[in-house]
Amino acid sequence: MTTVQVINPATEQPVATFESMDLERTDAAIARAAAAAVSWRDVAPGDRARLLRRFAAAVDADLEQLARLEVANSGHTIGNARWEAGNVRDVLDYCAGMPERLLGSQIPVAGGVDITFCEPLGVVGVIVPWNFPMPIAGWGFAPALAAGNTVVLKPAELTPLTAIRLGELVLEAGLPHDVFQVLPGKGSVVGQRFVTHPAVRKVVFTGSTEVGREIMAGCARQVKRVTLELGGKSANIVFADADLQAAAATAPAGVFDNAGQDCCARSRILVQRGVFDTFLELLEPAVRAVRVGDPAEESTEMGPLISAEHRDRVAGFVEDSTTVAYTGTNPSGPGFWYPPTVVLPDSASDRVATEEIFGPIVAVLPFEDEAEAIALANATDYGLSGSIWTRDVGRALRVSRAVESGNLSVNSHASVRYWTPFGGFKQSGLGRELGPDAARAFTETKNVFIATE
Ligand code: TAP
Repeated sequence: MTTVQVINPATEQPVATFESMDLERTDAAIARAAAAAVSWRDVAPGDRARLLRRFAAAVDADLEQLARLEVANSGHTIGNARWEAGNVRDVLDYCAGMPERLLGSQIPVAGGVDITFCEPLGVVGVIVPWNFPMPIAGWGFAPALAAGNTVVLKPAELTPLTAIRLGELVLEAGLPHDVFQVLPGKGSVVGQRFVTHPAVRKVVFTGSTEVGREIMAGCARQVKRVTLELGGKSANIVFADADLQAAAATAPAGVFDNAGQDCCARSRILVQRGVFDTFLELLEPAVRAVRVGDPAEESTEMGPLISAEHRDRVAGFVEDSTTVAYTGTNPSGPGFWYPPTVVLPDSASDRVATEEIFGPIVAVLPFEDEAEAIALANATDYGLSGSIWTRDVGRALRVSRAVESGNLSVNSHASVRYWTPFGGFKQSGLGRELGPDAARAFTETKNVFIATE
């Protein structure tokens, strides 16, 4: 094991150290998880539910500490971090209603009875990125545990602290040892082992499309089940008949929340040509008003980027030839800051309009009519989310059906609710998380025929 230092991205100061797992310890943890799976699957559904509710209560009691830890480790604003810890609690509470509701079917057959069962898979490996360490962990582990699986979870190397704390809270809540283990370490060591270890029966991966493709290819060797939540380049489509004031006022939050480090960021704003200039004028004060600064301050709306390396990558998207319409502000001094930035690409094929930047840069592009808006929105390999601003209900529904994305919002940018399904079309992912069927993604359907003659 090696000791790794965690850095506060707002101050560049060390926050904590942690022990990074090597292969031997990873294998030992997976073996313990496999052993624990034998008894966890037999815990009565009502008892499993009760234990998950106790886990939710432990998270709730620790909410402020978890949130403060995320502010220090990830630079998330304190308001966001509280929401994120609350989301883990809510997902656990919601999934606690699932063990007793994993219903099978009884199917009419001749000569007997045919019934189906939802069987747990065994050990589930959850691999989490650095941009939303708490919610993304919860979306994987809560339904997996509810369905009777044990979980090994690998947080991102940059942001392991809240996951490590959740690994303590699960024991305080009284769940049996080894049912949920947190294994901090490198993706190439711990994450890869989830892919190659035969006892891990499913991998839930959230991260870049590039790594997701490798994970899927690796899992194919064992025909291992996989859920992928990958990148995005989502469109915010503003039609001329929309409430332009509301569309402009909310567009910054739709892309700059979490400093744009959000797979659902509406990083392309497509505006109907007749209102393009008006929209840009309305957007400017909203962008300049974004409060960027110390994420621990209650009033801060945007914090720093996660690392110096990532800040440099983001900055690389604004080249000398790029037309910058306007920018917001950011603090000087230590911290990995980048201001909210609005760019006007020369064409829809410019890098800023096609690649996932994962930072606070938004590209604004014009379109002529509904058909062109849909074509532009779909001119990407991604398909995660998007927004449609219009007062015409028929158009809202037509465009929602035509855009190749998993999560669309009309006159809103909200894409995530723990009780509705979430996931991507095309290269934004495979499978769905959250929603009423969340636990089913962690089961196999077994069909049993019982002869009565
Ligand atoms: P990645 O570099 O892909 O890393 C994600 C996780 O995978 C990290 O824990 C990483 O470990 C691990 N990993 C890296 N290489 C691996 C390998 N070869 N085998 C197994 N695991 C490996 O992504 P990122 O930069 O952290 O996250 C940003 C990306 O995630 C963006 O593209 C974003 O859109 C996407 N994202 C998608 C969603 C949804 S729900 N669709 C949500 C959030 C983020 P290390 O920490 O050691 O690198």
